[in-house]
Amino acid sequence: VNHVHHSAMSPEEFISRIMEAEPPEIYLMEDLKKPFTEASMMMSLTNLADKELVLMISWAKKIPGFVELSLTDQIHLLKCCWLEILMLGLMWRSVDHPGKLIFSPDFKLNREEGQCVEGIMEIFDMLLAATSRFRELKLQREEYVCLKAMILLNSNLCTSAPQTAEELESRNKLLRLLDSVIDALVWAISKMGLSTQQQTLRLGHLTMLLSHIRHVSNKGMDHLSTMKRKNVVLVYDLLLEMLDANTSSSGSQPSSS
Ligand code: AOE
Repeated sequence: VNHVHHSAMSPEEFISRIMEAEPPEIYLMEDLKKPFTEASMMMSLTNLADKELVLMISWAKKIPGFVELSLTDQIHLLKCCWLEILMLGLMWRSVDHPGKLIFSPDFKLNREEGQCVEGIMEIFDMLLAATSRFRELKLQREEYVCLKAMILLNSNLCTSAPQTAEELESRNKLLRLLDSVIDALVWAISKMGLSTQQQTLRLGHLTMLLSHIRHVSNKGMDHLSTMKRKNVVLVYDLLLEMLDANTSSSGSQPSSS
């Protein structure tokens, strides 16, 4: 009953489904009081991320097959990759604006503005460098949505060891889903009119960029926890509540990690 859904889907249909799942543009809708202070910039970034994370949960649920995974896997995947997903989205929005990070249409920063937050310029530079790489490659929207789904589905592949029959089934579904996303990316690349050799190289270059994104995300996490220790970032009760409401509604409790 379970395996019929996405395995029957063509790469074309899969891509159109994940294109439709794309979250809308988010506006920060704040009076950005320039010049920024460390606190005000971190506050704006956190407010934006809060809104994006709520939409990210709806986005994930619209990826064909995602909600058929065990709830534990769904939660674990999102927990592992949320910052990578935010970062790839940021790179996509910024790809046509060299030297700028387009956090939202009403919240754009250049690297110099990172000066007011300790340690943030280093992260900005890594984000800008990866964005330049996507610009060089002329990343297509179809490729972008595939890469984002790949990040989500690949994020805990090497950290979960299935124990129960249910966990094993969910993992098998996850592997088939990853196959579908890879097929979709290969199909998207094949639409570009490149030689077979160039298509293979492009697939390699695009997927290798994912390891950079994981690296920047890990650096960003370190930076965020340093900020938290300094009490610059508050833990947002509302976000936690919403995540909690979303994850406990289907009954079974996730294992804490
Ligand atoms: C990148 C892209 C983007 O769209 C927004 C932001 C805002 C903040 C930025 C980050 C980014 C890039 C890296 C930065 C970071 C601030 C410092 C760091 C510049 O160097 C991120 C703000 C993050 C706020 C944290 C919110 C709490 C998240 C909890 C998530 C969680 O625990 N779960 C379970 C995730 C659930 C996923 C749906």
